Amino acid sequence: MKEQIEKIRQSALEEIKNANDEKVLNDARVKYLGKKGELTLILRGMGGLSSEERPVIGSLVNEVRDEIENLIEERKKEFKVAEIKRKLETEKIDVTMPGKKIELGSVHPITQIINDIKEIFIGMGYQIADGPEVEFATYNFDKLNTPPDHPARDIQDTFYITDDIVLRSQTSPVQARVMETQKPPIKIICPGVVYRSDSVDATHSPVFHQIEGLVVDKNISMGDLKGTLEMFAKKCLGEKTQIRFRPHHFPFTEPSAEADVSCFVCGGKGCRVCKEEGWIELLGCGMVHPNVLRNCGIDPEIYSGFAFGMRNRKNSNGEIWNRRYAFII
Ligand code: 2NM
Repeated sequence: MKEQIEKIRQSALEEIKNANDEKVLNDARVKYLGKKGELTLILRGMGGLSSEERPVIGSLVNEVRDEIENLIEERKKEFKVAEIKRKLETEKIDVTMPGKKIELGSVHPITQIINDIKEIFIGMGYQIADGPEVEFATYNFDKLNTPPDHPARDIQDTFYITDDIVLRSQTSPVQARVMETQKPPIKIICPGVVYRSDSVDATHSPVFHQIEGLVVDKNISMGDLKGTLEMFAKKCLGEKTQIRFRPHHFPFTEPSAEADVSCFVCGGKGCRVCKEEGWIELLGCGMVHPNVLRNCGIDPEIYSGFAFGMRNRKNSNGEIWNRRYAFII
C-alpha cells in the first residue's frame, strides 16, 4: 500500500508541477483529493489494515494530501502573480499620450446665413421675433388679406391640422401677432421654419427656412423699403452688389415687387450661377396692404409699413453648396 501511495504522490506532484493553468490544478485536486479521488479511496480502504499498519498508512496519506494541497496552492499563487505581471505589462497607461480628439461638428450652413442676416438687421435697429409653427389659419391667411378662395389656401399647398389650424406656410403670421400686440414703430425680422405641401426634389422641400421683415411707422415709404433692401444686399453679398425691383403681386402688400441682385459670382456679366442673366432673384417685398394693418389693429390712415420675405433655395444637386446661395429665392 505504501508503494501505491508513493506512486500517487509522484504522479500528483508531477501533474501539478507541469500544470500551466488553474483548470489543470482543479482537475488534479478532484482526481487525487476529491470524494472519489485516488487518495480518498485509499483512506476508505484502510478498514482491512492491521492496527499497527493503520496509523502508519494514515499519517502517510495525510502527509501526501498536505503536500499535494500545498503544491496546488503554491502553483495557484504563481499563476496569480504571473497574471498580474502580464496585466501590468500589457495594460500600461501612458498618461503623457495625447487624448482622443473630440469632433466638434460645425454650424449648419442655413444657421450660418440666418445668423449673418440677423446681425445685418440688428445692426439696422431691428428686433428678432418668433412665433408658433402650428398656427391658426386666420393668422396665416385671413389677417394677411389672403381670402378663403386664394389658391395658397388649397390643401394641395398647405398642411392642415384642422379646418382652422395649419402648419404656417410663411412667417408673416408672426408679424401679424407683433402688429396686434405692439405699437409702432415696429422693426422686426422673423426667421423660422415654414411648411408647404411640396414633394422633395432638387429645388423643393416641404420644410424650409424663411426670413421675413416688417417695418411699420409714420411716413414709411417705398423709398425706405428700397434703401433698406439695397443696404441689406450690399452687406450680405458684397458692396458691389446692385439691386433692382420688378413689379409683382402679393395679397398682403400693395404695391408689391420682387427684388433681384446682380450676380455675386460674375458681377452681372452672365454665368452658370445666374443662368446667363446677370441677375439673381433675392426676395419679395412691398408696402403693407392697408387691410393687413387694419386687420392687425393698426390705423392705415396714420401708419404705413413695408415688408419683405426671402426663403432658402437648394441648388440643382439638392444641396446648399455655398452659403451665399442659401437665402436666394
Ligand atoms: C413676402 C413678400 C412680401 C410680408 C408681408 C408681411 C406682413 F405681415 F406684414 F403682412 N410679412 N411679410 C411679405 C411681403 C412677404 O415674402 C415673399
